[in-house]
Amino acid sequence: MKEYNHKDIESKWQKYWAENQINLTKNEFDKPKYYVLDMFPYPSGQGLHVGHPKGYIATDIISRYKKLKGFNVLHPMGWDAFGLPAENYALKNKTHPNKTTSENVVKFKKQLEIIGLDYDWSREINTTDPKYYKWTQWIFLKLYEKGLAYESNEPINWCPSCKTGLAQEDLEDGKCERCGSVVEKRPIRQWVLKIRDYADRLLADLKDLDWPESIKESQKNWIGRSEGTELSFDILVNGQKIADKLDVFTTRVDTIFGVTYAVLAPEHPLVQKLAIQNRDEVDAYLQEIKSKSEIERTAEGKEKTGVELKGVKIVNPVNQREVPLWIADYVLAQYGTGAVMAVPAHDSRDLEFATKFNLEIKKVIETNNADQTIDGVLINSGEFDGLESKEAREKITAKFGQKKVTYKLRDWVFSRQRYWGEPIPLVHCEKCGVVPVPESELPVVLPEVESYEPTGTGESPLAGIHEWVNTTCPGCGGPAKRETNTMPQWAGSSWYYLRFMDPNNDEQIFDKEIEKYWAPVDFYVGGAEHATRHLIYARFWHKVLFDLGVVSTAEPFKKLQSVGLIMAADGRKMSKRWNNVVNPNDIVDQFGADTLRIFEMFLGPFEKSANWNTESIIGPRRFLERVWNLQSRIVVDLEDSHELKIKLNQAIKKVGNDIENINFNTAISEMMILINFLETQKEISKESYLKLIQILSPFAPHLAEEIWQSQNASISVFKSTWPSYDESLTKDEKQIIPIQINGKVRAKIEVDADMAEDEITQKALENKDILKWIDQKEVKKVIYIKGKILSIVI
Ligand code: ANZ
Ligand code: ZN
Repeated sequence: MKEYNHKDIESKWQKYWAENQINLTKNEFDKPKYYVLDMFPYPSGQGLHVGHPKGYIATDIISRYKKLKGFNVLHPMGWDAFGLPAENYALKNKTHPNKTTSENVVKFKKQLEIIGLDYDWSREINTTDPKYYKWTQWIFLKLYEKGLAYESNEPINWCPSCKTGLAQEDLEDGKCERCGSVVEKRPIRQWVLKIRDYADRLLADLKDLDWPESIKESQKNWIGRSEGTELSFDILVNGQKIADKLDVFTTRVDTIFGVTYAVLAPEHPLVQKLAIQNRDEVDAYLQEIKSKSEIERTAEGKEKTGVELKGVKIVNPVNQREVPLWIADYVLAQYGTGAVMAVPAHDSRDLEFATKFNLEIKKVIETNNADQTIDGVLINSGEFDGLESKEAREKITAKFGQKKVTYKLRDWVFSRQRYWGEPIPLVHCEKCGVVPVPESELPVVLPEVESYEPTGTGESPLAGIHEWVNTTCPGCGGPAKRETNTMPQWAGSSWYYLRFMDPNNDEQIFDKEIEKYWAPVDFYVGGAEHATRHLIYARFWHKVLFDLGVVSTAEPFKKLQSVGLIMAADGRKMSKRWNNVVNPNDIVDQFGADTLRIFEMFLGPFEKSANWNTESIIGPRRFLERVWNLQSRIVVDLEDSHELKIKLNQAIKKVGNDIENINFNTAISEMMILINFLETQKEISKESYLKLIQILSPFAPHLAEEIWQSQNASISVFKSTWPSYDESLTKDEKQIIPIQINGKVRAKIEVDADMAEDEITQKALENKDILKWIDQKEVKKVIYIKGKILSIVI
């Protein structure tokens, strides 16, 4: 017999699959469908390291398995190629991002191909392709028509180093997620999407999703829905009531009699408007806090800072009490009303602040333990004394304020002042104002520029290309200027899964019937770092498209699975910086793609992170060699032993179930157990051996195809069907267990060999003869010696 030569085998079958279009997916509407999807990658210059394919191998196993189970499977791949890295690279090396992107795509694709992934490459998409972003722009127009896109000049997060505005989601601990710079607030003209209008639905529909709880929890917290009360306080400046009022949002209006001061966010408009006595002191404070991130500002336990607005008092509406007004950076401008009524007796941050600045602390809630921040019974609260917090909130709200729901989720700042993104398809006309580019004129193609350098002025580099910027108004035909902001990196990925269904349609975003067939994505695999970015944006766009009747489901991704990271051998993240990157090409070259695939799936539970260790890759390699070598034992027309049949049926059942439940590591262990057993057999029937090859094929497709086609039909193993198993042959032999009572055998019961002790005990105690012997007496003790005897002491 030949030796197992992975190089010959893998290149041979990759060529065969491509030539015979084995992975081509057709729209066969009469077949049950299954849509399995990876989060498509950003094709970076570095290429893939061995951590990247872990998720891709998983979807590949699922895809191949579902095909064998008779499903019409959609398993596509593409490129999320707009964004800052390509642009920054272009800036440094003076090459067009288009060029670097295409080169990187070629590199990535090659790397994916040698792993033997069964993507249908005829459906490949690239977000930077005008044929694709034509439809990204089309969706923007729909959002605009629906009133969900608006222009704003509010101060937004601005990265001084990337020289662009950012969305809340682009920050990490208050810093630019890309470059780590502390972001500033800067008022620039921008386009914003009303994702907040969808906050309640984004929240409510989470319950129907088969997603990891941790990701649902992150989304809930990100949306941050809070029910409370909004109230107005009168403002006195130098003892005179002014027209402006102070609005506050509180979730604890039951504590309102304990308000001893109020606080404005430093950015609150009233801070500039009020005639205060200590303007210099206030200005100095505003300067001081400029470089602090939101996290630094609001964390509990952080040293509190603030300044009193001298000459100003506010009036508590419930008791007309006048209390001072402060500004402090622990109050955020963008949450609630940007102002709080402070109750230091019952709120820990207010308490820290009041303690530091010697402000009054007035207790108004009696709680039944030491924690003062929880609900209780009202005291020192006039007519509301004696009420429970909950009831008091209702009553006080009804009398002095109104119910209000707030969200932490911000509307989505959707424009970037950079080059490498989709142009926003709008023009500005002196006469007509903002006018959408007609659908028939899409795509608005990203023009060539001399310099990609961000201007830093709040305008994108596109603003400098006058031939492009100057256009005619689609409304009046007069002179107009194009919108020069581009879309954020998240735009193309917010709907790409839809385009895979019908990727080459030039007439429509996709055909309705085709969408109805494929939607939704049945299984989505990707990194948990997208919990609150991509996965919220995509759900938002999807819901908008659903409301427009463009898509047929309310949610895009039915089931979601996070991939645990593969860390380097040193326990750190794989990175050029640490010089610990392992390239999958090297592993494939030395050990084979099939070995790499098995190795990555055998690293432990799929969702857990694991360290790479090149030494232990020899284990999976040996496993495949042993499968290969079993070929020398196969015999045609042999009746296998009963034991072999049991082991095989158990493996077919377990491997199938484990794949469905994403337990790839235990599926592989099960096959290893089977191999161990088969190696004890002198002869194995070809029929049984080929069943092993079939259940192994999603994991090690090349080796399986080679054996299948050389031992069997010259038709792909992936055109075969998953072997069925006989349930009665999945259990080990029955065993007879004698049952003793006080040392004498009184009965014998038949049990499954793997039955657990308490099940056996229960079965014994239900036995007629045993019941007779026990006869109402108390069972003092039960001792089970596995597979031998059960003793009952009464
Ligand atoms: C008075 C009060 C008394 C409060 C008390 C709490 C406890 P969540 O649950 O996160 O929605 N708050 C309101 N707007 C704020 C802002 N812009 N920046 C910082 N804090 C703000 O929190 C709502 C509570 O956070 C509100 O209820 C308010 O403090 C504070 F015993 O009002 B509370
Ligand atoms: Zn930045």
